[in-house]
Amino acid sequence: MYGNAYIDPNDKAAMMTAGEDPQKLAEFEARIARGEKIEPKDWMPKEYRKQLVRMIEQHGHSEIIGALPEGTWITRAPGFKRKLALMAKVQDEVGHAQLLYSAAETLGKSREAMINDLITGKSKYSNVFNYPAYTWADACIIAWLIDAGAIINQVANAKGSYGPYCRALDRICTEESFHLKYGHDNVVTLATGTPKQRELVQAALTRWWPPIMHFFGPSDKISNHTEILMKWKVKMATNDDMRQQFLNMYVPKIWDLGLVIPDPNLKKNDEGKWEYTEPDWEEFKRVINGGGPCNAERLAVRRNAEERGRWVREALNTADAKYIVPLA
Ligand code: FAQ
Repeated sequence: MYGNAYIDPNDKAAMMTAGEDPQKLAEFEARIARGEKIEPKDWMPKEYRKQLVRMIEQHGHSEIIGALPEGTWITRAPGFKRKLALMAKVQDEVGHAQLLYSAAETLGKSREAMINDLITGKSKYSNVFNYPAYTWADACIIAWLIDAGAIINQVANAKGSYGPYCRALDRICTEESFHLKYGHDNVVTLATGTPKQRELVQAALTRWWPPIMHFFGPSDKISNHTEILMKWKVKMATNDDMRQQFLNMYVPKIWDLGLVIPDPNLKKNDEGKWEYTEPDWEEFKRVINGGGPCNAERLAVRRNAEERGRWVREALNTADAKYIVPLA
């Protein structure tokens, strides 16, 4: 520790940077305040590096695992065009994971270590992908409303402080905006279709609403990391602000389609803020810590892919003759 200065244990930011060189820390924070990007070889506090690895890695895992509930619908999507579009979307999501893992690698954690932490259950990934996609309408709600939530989060964070993450997010957001249009088109088709189609999409919305409300993270009152991440411009909006933005943009669109949001307390108050039933944060905690309906299945699929693909990675990484098939 530098000097003997007293650190108030209630000052979370000060506690997290205890031991850092105060001058370097001040210069780093001044750069962030000026809106400069921090690049991989620049000096950064240990906590900044640790927080970024945690967040980017979790984001990368979410893209990979997020491909699974929709991926199972590729062969069953109605019609050739929708099959093609869904295949392209799923491929994009996996590509996003590649971009994000590359960004996280610039901070010193290897891809192997990240994948290992995912398949052993050490790392988290987004709560929403631990729920089943029972019907085609579930896949449509994911593509519209989960992608909508992801865009709100990513457009904000793309203006953040860490260069490689922001550049990855810029590219991801461009692709996500196509996903959003694809998802919206699918939901409109169902909501304006036959009574059976309306019933399917209403049931899917009812199932997905609670996980979507959880998606933006715990309320600001109980969020652990928001304060330091906002200070260092890694997060550019609080969890509650993002939730409000989502409600503002999408509740009117959902209501326009005649769909019912399963929250009797949802309304905009006189100050223009959305009021809603407090999400069940105990359920959220259970799901992100491995106790959701599909956590075990999702990780088993990922582990299987990892094991079955090992020989390909080894073949690419080695000049070992046993993998080289002579041309006839
Ligand atoms: N799910 O202190 P906070 C997508 C954890 S991409 C699981 O508020 P923070 C694309 C958090 O890690 C979706 N865990 O955390 C797609 C922490 O746990 P820890 C992913 C969550 O970091 C679409 C604890 O709770 N997007 O969908 C969640 O300040 C369709 C306390 O929370 C990103 O990852 C959650 N929802 O804020 C793909 C964006 N929320 O580590 C396929 C980048 C919180 O202390 C199909 N991440 N936790 O044990 C972020 O912006 C932030 O990390 C938040 C959470 C906003 C998610």
